[in-house]
Order: sequence, then C-alpha cells, then structure tokens
Amino acid sequence: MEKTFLMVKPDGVQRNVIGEIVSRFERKGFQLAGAKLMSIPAELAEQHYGEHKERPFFGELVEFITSGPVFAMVWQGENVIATARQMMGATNPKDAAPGTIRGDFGLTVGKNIIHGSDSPESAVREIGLFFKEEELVEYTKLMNEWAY
Ligand code: DAT
Ligand code: MG
Repeated sequence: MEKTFLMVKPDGVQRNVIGEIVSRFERKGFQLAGAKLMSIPAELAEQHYGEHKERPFFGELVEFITSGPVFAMVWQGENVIATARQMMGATNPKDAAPGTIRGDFGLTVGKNIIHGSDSPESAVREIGLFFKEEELVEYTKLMNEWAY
C-alpha cells in the first residue's frame, strides 16, 4: 500500500492542531503507520529540505523547522501521496482553498502548518530520513473492507 510522510510543523504544534490534522486523515480513511513528536536536528532539516538549498529562504526554512517540536507521521492508503497534498492545500496559505489544512489554519508561506511528500520518490526518501523500519507498524484495519 502506498505510504507518505506528513509532518505537523512547529507552528501547527504550537497552534494546537495536531489532533485536528490527525483526525482529518483518519476520517478520510487513511491508516496511520507511524508517528512521533520530535525535535529536528539541523543536519536532518538540511537533508530534508535539500532540494531548496539554493533558494533564498533556505536558511529561514531550516531555522523555522528546527525552532520547536514537530509531529512526524507516516500514513498509508490508496493514492495517499497526492490526496494528502490536496488535503493540505497550496504551499502559500493565502492561495490555499478553504477546507484544506493550510487554507483553514495558515496565513503566510513561512508558517504553513504541515509538510507532505510531493511524489513517490520523496515519500520513500523522507520516510527513510525520519523513521527506522521498526518504528513503522503493519496491521490490518477491518474498516478497510468498508473503505475499499
Ligand atoms: P511544499 O511544502 O508545499 O511542498 P515547497 O516544497 O515548494 O512547498 O517548499 C517547502 C517549504 O518552503 C514550504 O512549505 C514553505 C517554504 N517556502 C516555499 N516557498 C517559499 C517562499 N517563496 N518564501 C518563503 N518560504 C517558502
Ligand atoms: Mg515540498
């Protein structure tokens, strides 16, 4: 089953929306495979956002993502990578549709509440950066018979 890496960023943790965000993915029908509250070391932040190394906001981005705890998660389900991106909304919350996570809770691009992998390749890479294999749990949800 397809898996993606999602993370409530430090602003989302401080804004008390961890539960709300988990709830949205749960109600959608996705299955939680792993989760933890953690502080991101600078080296991990730089690796995670490596694709943005040359962008002018890279320093700020690393500073922000290491500024407080994040809630890192792995979710699985059919088409979860693309669907989670839709549920998150546009990168800049001012352009994110109401009903999306960034549209409902964010105001500016610097503090946009949630991260989600943008492709199957990023998902594999990011899950590997944040989770050890033994931190991911395989189990059967009986609900799946009613979801698929
Ligand atoms: P996304 O998080 O939607 O995948 P991205 O990968 O293009 O967006 O950028 C990663 C993060 O960097 C994004 O969530 C917020 C920040 N960011 C993106 N563009 C920015 C900009 N123009 N100014 C400041 N921060 C920006
Ligand atoms: Mg991205």
